[in-house]
Amino acid sequence: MNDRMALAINKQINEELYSAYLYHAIRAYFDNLGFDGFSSWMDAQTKEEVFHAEKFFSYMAERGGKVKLYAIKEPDCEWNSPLEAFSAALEHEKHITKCINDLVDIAVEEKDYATRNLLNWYIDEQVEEEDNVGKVVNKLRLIKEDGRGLLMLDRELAVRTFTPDPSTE
Ligand code: OFO
Repeated sequence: MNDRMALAINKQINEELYSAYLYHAIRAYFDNLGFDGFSSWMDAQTKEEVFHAEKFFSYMAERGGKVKLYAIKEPDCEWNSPLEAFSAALEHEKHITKCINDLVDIAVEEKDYATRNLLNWYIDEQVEEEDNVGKVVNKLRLIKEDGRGLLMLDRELAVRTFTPDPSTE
């Protein structure tokens, strides 16, 4: 792997770990509000982000790339409502989609076809990520501040767990 591609993947490992950090912060926000289901959903999301980082991490080892871990920036930790917190998550996922697309551009420019191939998994994953968060945002928009609706959605989101698909490791 050439230096440009390795640098770009190292930056993406940092983005993925920041994603985990952000979702951990949102989880803490929901813990403080007493929404166990929203909290558990964010916990699953945090684990998924660590998996995204580790998938790049293992790939670097396979390709002889040198991993460099950069400092993770501090995420926000206050939101004014569940809708605001999930909207922040959606905006973040859109940012990650752009990061993955930029990585694809670099892989193509550098003729790094193995990395280009790996990135297909992340492209598909981002479709799912934006869809998952977007659906919750839409429901929260409908619910607005209705307490009963929030409690029902909290219960619905409690069932989510994260189990990595062994075929993708
Ligand atoms: Fe949420 O997809 Fe990775 O960062």
